[in-house]
Amino acid sequence: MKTIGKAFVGLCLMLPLLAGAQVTTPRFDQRQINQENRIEQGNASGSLTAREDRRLDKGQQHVANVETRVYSDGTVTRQERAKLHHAQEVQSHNIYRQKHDYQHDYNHNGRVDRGQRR
Ligand SMILES: [Ca+2]
Ligand SMILES: [Ca+2]
Repeated sequence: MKTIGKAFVGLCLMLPLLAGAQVTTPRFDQRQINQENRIEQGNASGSLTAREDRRLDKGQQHVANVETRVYSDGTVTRQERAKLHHAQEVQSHNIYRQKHDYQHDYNHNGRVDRGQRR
């Protein structure tokens, strides 16, 4: 009886995971992680200023919000998928731009450095 109970509890715990499996998006999630890493790397190198970092964080949040909206009803239409993809593309582009513009803080003193783009 005990083992059956355990198995049942185990099954109950797994059900939401199984249901969720239909709408998980490994490629999307991986890309979100990659973009987080790119931002992180920009902070570490100083190619992103604190201000740019805050903006890009907001961008990440925006993409996550779009994802939540898209998946809220459990189905993803082709338009929704395209919308999500677009949001991620825009964010990816923004990360690139902010990391390669003239605002940087290579000496990490919290101030934007003057000088050449790297
Ligand atoms: Ca920058
Ligand atoms: Ca600086």
